[in-house]
Amino acid sequence: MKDPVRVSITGAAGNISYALLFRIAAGDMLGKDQPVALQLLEITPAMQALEGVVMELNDCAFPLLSSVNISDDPGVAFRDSNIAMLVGSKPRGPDMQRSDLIKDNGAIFSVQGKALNDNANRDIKVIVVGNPANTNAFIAAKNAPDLNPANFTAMMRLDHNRALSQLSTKLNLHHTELSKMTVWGNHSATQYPDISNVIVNGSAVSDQIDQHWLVNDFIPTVQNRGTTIIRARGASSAASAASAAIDHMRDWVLGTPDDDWVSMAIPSDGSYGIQEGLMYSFPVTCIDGNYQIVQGLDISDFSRERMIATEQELKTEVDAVSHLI
Ligand code: NAX
Repeated sequence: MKDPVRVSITGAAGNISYALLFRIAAGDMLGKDQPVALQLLEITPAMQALEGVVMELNDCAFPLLSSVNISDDPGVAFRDSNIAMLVGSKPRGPDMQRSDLIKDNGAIFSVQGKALNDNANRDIKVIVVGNPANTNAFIAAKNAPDLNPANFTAMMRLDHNRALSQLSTKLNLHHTELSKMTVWGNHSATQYPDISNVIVNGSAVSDQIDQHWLVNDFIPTVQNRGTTIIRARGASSAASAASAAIDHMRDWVLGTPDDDWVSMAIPSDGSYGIQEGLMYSFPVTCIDGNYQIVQGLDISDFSRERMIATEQELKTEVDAVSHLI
């Protein structure tokens, strides 16, 4: 039996985590031969609820779950951690502006970045789910100067999966027949879901799609899917967000499929003219636990305009959190 991988999860008593922990413990993220040790973080008032979640985890008798530890101290929850999934933060309320969210949640990620810096395994892989995810990941990375900034990422996989779902529905195909979807930029309504490189059965999908549907239906539907779900469900996406977080980390650790790529927000290296350091979503391939930006894609004027708009929003968010860096 392999040694357990230490997986730290914050906001462990929340909605997304309730859909996440059990799948990780069942082997959906790291494989059916990889034991996991869960290190769960919550704020003090939620510790009792977390104890209930732990009872349920134990009651599942998962063969791969080697241990579960809980704490309200990030230093304890991140100790020797190999993987950190930063979910815990406030979801946006009905009357909240994005700027309020950045102010409230940004502070959480400076504390957690420091705690990761001081306690985590040097090879830790971090995914930020809590919103505003890209800028929170940026803050965490900046507060962890002893860790490689490339180890910090933010989740765009839900947006990527939503784009695949919308496009396959339109084409009356199964989404597994599509490859090379890209979502560029920020996890927000400025993100740019880009079908320019999508392949179906060996040919480019863009030839089969009319521009009117692309501009007036596909792009805004994907951009605003989170809000549509909140309206319908009365609560923000949870199971789909958990599933996307598992997809993100599984592919990062175990590799992306041949002839395909995924969307991940990572520190920009300046590729495609995006400002270096911004936590921006790019098309990436993963191999041996490392990701690489897909290079050499043609960028049309239509795409460039949208890639710049979402870059601009990220620059504004970064300016708003300069005191946390
Ligand atoms: P919940 O309110 O159900 O759970 C959040 C949990 O985080 C709570 O249990 C809370 O006690 C805990 N928490 C708060 N501050 C903490 C801290 N400093 N340390 C540890 N735990 C802390 O929200 P949930 O529905 O689980 O959503 C969590 C976050 O994911 C929100 O910010 C939400 O906006 C974001 N989302 C991100 C998505 C993405 O694609 N990146 C999509 C889904 C979701 O909207």
